[in-house]
Amino acid sequence: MKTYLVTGGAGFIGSNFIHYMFRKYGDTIRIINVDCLTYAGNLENLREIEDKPNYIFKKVDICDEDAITRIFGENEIDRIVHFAAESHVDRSIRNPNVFMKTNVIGTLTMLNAAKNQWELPDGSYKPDKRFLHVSTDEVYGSLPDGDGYFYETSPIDPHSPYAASKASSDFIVKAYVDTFGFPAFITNCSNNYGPYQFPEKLIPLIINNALHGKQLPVYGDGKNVRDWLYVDDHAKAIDMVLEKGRLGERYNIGGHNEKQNIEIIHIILDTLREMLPDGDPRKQNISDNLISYVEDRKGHDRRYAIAPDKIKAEIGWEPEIMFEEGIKKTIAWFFEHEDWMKNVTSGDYAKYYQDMYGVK
Ligand code: NAD
Ligand code: TDX
Repeated sequence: MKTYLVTGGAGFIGSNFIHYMFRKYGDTIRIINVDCLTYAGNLENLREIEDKPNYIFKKVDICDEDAITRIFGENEIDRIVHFAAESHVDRSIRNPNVFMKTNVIGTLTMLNAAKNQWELPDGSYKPDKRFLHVSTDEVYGSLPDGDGYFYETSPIDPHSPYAASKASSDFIVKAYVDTFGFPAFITNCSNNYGPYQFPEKLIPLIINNALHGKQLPVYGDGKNVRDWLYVDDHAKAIDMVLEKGRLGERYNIGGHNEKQNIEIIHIILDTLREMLPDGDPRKQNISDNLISYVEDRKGHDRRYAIAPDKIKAEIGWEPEIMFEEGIKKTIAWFFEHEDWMKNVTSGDYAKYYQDMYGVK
């Protein structure tokens, strides 16, 4: 039975990954979820699997070297999938320090703990051990409108403090591969969307605000482009890279689904109108008049677009869920999980929202 150590498994992508893996492998794997439960970590995301005997949750900060070393001392780990990070660009502009601590020092702590457990006296590694560092397309910087793609060979050119922290951690992983022959992969994925996404990010924020008749804040001219991928397709890619990837390599993950932010907002509004039944009181809230152009994000990257040619050619990964289907699945999930949204939008998030957007 393989043991996976997943960091950040209580967050958006991490929790979807854990569900995906249990759906795929059932009780033939064991998962240890290491998460310190920041504002973005939510154990409700894992309620359906929390009682499984082959699932273990450890409330631990990845920067806490002693606690991480203890977990490695008690468990023989086969796969590490490292999601834990501060992940929101706007927060990194307001408070960069925690991004450097978690994303850079936390990654280093995980690498050292894994290296200590896996390295043999001759400097080689125990067989079939793998560390996958989950990174982002934002490390490549920004592309001009309608021109070019990010390849694995594109220059690393981060702009936001978030992107700089992720680029730094990518370099540290690469240094461990190049210097110590450490068995790692780096994956750089485009923007994800789907169930359990925290409503500070564009898609869940727009869905939630539209349903409540609140303004839909569009940064700048609304024409910045992001390349959207349904979260299960990301989970599938990670699993395939772990099993079929070439050690030490970087793989881009994306589904050629570039859209301007304003297009995304119109698609969400149209889909909400289509999906809400006529008598539903929320339907009368849905209006294009909610769209509100606000001050642009500082240093706002114009366009991201991933070239996923390498992962397709070497590993055979392709996305399965097209955007039209994925956005409906996502909206349907938010309809069915109103309590989840209520819980995460109270407390700390309400304060963040007010500070960030100046309205309740
Ligand atoms: P998220 O913010 O939803 O979740 C992050 C999780 O990490 C939370 O559960 C949080 O509690 C945990 N965490 C934060 N700091 C920690 C620490 N010091 N110790 C232990 N746990 C800690 O993020 P997400 O959107 O799920 O992103 C997961 C990973 O994927 C990140 O590394 C991010 O950079 C990367 N990524 C995200 C996207 C995207 O579109 N969301 C795209 C590409 C890559
Ligand atoms: O209120 C908003 N209005 C708006 O116009 C918000 C929250 C965002 N935006 C814009 C900014 C971006 O151009 O929408 C786009 C998407 O914004 P986010 O959802 O904040 O995502 P982004 O900044 O692109 O970063 C995301 O994708 C890459 C994740 O948060 C990162 O963790 C991931 O690495």
